[in-house]
Amino acid sequence: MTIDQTLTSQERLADLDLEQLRQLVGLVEYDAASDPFPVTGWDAVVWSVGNATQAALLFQVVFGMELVAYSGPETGNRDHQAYVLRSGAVRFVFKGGVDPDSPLLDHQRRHGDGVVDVALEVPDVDACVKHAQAQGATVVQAPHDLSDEHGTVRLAAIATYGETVHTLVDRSQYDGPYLPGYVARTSGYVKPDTEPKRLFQALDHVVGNVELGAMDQWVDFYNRIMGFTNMAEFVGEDIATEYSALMSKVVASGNRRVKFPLNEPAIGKKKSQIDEYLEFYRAPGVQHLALATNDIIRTVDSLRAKGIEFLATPDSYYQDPELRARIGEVRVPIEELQSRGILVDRDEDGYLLQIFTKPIGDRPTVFFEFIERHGSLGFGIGNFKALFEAIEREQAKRGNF
Ligand code: TYF
Ligand code: FE
Repeated sequence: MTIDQTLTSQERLADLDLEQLRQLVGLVEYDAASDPFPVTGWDAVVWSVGNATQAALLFQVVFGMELVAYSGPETGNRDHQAYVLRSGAVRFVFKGGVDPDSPLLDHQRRHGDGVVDVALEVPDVDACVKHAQAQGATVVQAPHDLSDEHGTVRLAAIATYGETVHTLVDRSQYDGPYLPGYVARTSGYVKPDTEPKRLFQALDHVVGNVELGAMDQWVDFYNRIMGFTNMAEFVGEDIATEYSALMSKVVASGNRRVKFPLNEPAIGKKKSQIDEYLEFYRAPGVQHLALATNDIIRTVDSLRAKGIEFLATPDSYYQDPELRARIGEVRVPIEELQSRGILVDRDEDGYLLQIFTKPIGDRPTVFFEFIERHGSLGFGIGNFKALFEAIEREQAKRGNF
């Protein structure tokens, strides 16, 4: 078994190498030959938003991303505008309806801002779809080619939870800025010299919220249809039900580049944070995206100075002698973490630093996590209590409990 050597096209563009990726998101030894559904890594996260023009500005000016491509009326797309932004290996596409009859606006009306597509780069679209179909997947788009002067992309899409899809993309024969139909586009925004080059370099994991009782079905979907395997932090019954009622299990692609925790609500003393999500998103969907940074302190300082709000962590978290003993030495004095509300977790492989934003749109649905890994391949299970208590304080302010 060897470490998977294949970088996604976006990872290559970002000049990331395997060593950097190992540090950022963790890589494992992997034998692609025996994988029924080989996945190279993340391709893009596609969002439906109420105002893509403004989202594109927000993600440049506040989140430090770079505008790279565009599709809209000027390029012959009369239905919607789409802005493609990147930060390191992360690619976000923001779509907003232009034609009042655009299906995107129906989606927007029902779900609010959210993720419609977690697209994955794969070496062989047809082989993946063939396997998925044989296992009973809903194929939303059969394999097909899209071409322009930059070459040809092969694409297909399969349905996952709620209205979310996974587009499968082979861009090995393509060197355009995103997809045929898009043109390269930059913006006049000049980042101040005081700003870090990037606030995040890679996508670590994307979490799905599914309905009560459905988590194991979706674990089974990723196991059977996409050949994903269950990760160690696959905790099922015992997680956090004392505090906030939910269960969570994690599945990952063979090379562990793509990790999908799946949450379902559980019956508890209060309304589960997952129920609040489902009520406001009106469907299962993406709950949070974890963005990997190599300097969480700088990332948090930059974002906070621009008005991004994070969940508060009480001082008692840092004063807890049990936590102090468990986490031991980390790369900065604990006061540096405490003043920013950054959480720490440690397991047998190392530690991680993490922090969570408040919901980023108008509805209490999708939010971001920033994560700095130092060996740990986990998700911060030691922080679930503190995190869920913080989420519940916000839930209570909104009156949803
Ligand atoms: O991705 C994770 O598992 C962690 C913890 O509703 C988490 O970031 C789990 C459930 C949840 C919020 C965060
Ligand atoms: Fe997470």
